[in-house]
Amino acid sequence: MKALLLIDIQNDFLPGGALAVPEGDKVIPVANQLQSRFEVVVATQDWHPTNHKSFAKNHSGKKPFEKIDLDGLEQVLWPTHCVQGTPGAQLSAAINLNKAEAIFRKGTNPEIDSYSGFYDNGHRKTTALADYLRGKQVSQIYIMGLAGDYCVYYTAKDALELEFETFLIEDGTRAINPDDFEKAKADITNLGGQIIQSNQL
Ligand code: VGL
Ligand code: ZN
Repeated sequence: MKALLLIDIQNDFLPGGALAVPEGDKVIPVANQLQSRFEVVVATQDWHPTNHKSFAKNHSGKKPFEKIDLDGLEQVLWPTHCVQGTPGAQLSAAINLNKAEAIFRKGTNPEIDSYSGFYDNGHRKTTALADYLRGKQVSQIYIMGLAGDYCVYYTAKDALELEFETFLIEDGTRAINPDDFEKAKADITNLGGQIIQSNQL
């Protein structure tokens, strides 16, 4: 079985949002067109409490995009985004989620960030997404959404480590930093993943 994973297509990552990804809205028509081809569709949702330690405002004297050490992990400090229950945290009203049976939330523990849909950044806790997909006999995972250099990248890396056949849909993805996305794609290819375009599906 094939699953489509729609990563963090949330208002705060779209133009006008708190952590807007350039051209983030371009992924929406791709998400809408592809869903009918998949047996399983799952979305992820970045879902932070207001005291989350990935927010620059929770570290005195720090500014967004500075890096710190957080419990032994490098952490980029972000503008406040995807706060639980706020409009910015909502999945875009423009994506059709009729086929999405489940939404996996992540980043809920204030002490650690969580880019991947599968685990937090320290691989300390799982979201149970892998168990969910295996329970549905999924062996191939197609990943797209926001942002290509963070949550899409780390989700794809974990999918490969978990031994799913992994495809990153490039035209369904936009990045915060295009250079980092180039590195991310090379890394995914080296790890055995495939970079594809939506028209190859
Ligand atoms: C993301 C930075 C912080 C993402 C989430 O969805 O790529 N990036 N939180
Ligand atoms: Zn976040």
